[in-house]
Amino acid sequence: MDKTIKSASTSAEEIIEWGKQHDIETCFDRALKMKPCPIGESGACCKVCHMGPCRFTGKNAEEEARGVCGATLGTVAARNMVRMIAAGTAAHSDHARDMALTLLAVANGEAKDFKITDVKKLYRVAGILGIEFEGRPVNDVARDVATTFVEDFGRQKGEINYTKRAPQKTQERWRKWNIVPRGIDREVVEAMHRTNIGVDHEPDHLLTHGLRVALADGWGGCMISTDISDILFGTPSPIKAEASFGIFKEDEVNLIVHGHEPTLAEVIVDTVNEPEMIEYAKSKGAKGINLGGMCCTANEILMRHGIPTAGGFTNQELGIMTGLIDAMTVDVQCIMPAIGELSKKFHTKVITTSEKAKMQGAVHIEYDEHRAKEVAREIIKTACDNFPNRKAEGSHITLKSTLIGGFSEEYIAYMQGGKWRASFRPLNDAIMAGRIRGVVGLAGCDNPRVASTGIHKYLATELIKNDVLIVSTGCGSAACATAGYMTPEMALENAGPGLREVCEAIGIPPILHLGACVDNSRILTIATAMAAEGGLSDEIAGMPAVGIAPEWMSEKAIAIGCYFAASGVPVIFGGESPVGASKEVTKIMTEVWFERFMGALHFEPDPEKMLQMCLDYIDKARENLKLRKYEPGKFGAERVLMDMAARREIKNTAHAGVGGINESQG
Ligand code: SF4
Ligand code: MSK
Repeated sequence: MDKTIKSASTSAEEIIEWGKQHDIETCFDRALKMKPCPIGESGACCKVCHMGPCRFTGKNAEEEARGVCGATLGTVAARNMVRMIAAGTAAHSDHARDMALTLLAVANGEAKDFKITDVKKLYRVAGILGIEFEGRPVNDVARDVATTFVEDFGRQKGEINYTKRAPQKTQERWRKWNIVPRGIDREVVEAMHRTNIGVDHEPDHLLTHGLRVALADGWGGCMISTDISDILFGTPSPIKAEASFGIFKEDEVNLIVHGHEPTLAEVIVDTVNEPEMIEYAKSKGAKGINLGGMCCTANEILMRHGIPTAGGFTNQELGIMTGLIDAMTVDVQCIMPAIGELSKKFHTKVITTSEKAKMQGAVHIEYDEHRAKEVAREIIKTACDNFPNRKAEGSHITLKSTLIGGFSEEYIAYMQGGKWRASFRPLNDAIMAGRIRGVVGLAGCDNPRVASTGIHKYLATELIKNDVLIVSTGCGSAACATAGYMTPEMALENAGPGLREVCEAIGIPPILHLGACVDNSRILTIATAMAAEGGLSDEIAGMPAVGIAPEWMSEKAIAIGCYFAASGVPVIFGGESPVGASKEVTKIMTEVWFERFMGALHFEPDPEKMLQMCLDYIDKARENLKLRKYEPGKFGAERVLMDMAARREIKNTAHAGVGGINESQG
């Protein structure tokens, strides 16, 4: 991996170079200037009370050093880890709470600009929650679903609802180790309590609660958020879109939505093509309005409408530096405060929209679900008003790639058998026969501390070459999409022979775009469906599956990694371990968690070692399941996969939004 470059994307490098010539600093420059503190970096610093901060340094810190209160390095590192999990869980889950409250408002007729788009998904969710739906008005069912989800946040005792979606054996492991979350908020609050000075000091005990918090994230906040987004805006099915900086248009108003919550972005999608808005843009000298996305908001509207994405986390400053963005809305999470200041050097208006988040250098137009279209129109007009202020300067880039996104659990089941025979049988069979060696969730952020997006690309190419099917979310998806890796052609050119055959038969890319960070929950339900299908493991643990977040930076990624580990998936993160100073904590997260849950959380900075570790886990799982030994190009017998034409022949496949690849509307 070339460490001399700042980004593995040539377009990004071009903009960074342009910035250097114009004396404009970005996260890539700041990452070089701001060296990580070596003590904090490895989890060896405690600042939970004002007798400290206590720093655990030196060769024998693990055995000998004590904080002023007497805390050991193990206690401190475990506390640091648990606080990261709690923060990540809080972020996803607060997003989910807003989604639940929006669903409730829609059901009560208080949010007129939204509707229940996917009634079938609403009924599916109601069925899982044990809510009667047949013969009842849709809004009544939606109200009960929303209320049940809201209760999951404040529940004090018992279990959150969605843990019962997991395979029985997975649930049994959780109950045995007492990590089933009671209420989402309760687990986060308890984590903050336990990690306060003078409470929980035993590293294993602390980290066990960390897993309970993480499960509240994966099987709580994330899953609730995914399902409500599907109910309100539609369950994704494959759709064509475009990615990278070339999506900006020279002659149109460029409005970019950045952040995480899909609600306002969806209303902007609905509103942006209203004749009144187009006329308004034209009155300002533009030919039209070009809507694009960034980070996870981009993933949300790309999957459902084919709206193009400008890329992931490290592209946000670079996007502004093209000089082509007239307005960028930002809500919550992964928004660099640097863009407020940076936008002043260009004409771009950064618009904060969440009541929770403001930023210097931005204007604030607050989103309110009760008057969503009104807010959306104000934002669109603000972007149009700014179009005449566009200056010639900026690093204009024309390069863009095509991608296919929008693979939900529901669509993946459908694509393997049509509406009436939807199943995971062909995928399980392909894994059993060795055609597909295993499945990897390639997710998480892109990071300016490495050649940004480069480790994603390296692992994506190597894994598919090794017949590993990739499911991807968040900025991992953006990294692969902007590189042009998310097309069926990628399989023809780069996949191993077995994976290539499967992709050709079904007509899918070897990297399936599953959505935003919260949509990692789709990987949990896919793994659950694979366990239920039979022939592999009868629980999530033991599957030939691994999670990788090679360039992670956010606490949300840590929460995600831990909920996969607790669910039985070995997880490999890139970079140095944030708790690497403590051998005790490292051992718990790898060996002890593996013994209990068959999941683990590793940190490995070397991409080649990450790849090897991943393939070893997959091969070991195959061996334990007594599956055919993986050999490239040699497969066992399996059922014939249905191709697209065969599926179309099945009667009644005119399933709303699920019938093949849709053309982009973006
Ligand atoms: Fe130091 Fe203990 Fe206070 Fe942490 S809690 S800062 S280890 S005295
Ligand atoms: S946006 S958490 S940088 S994936 Fe969901 Fe991307 Fe990581 Fe944020």
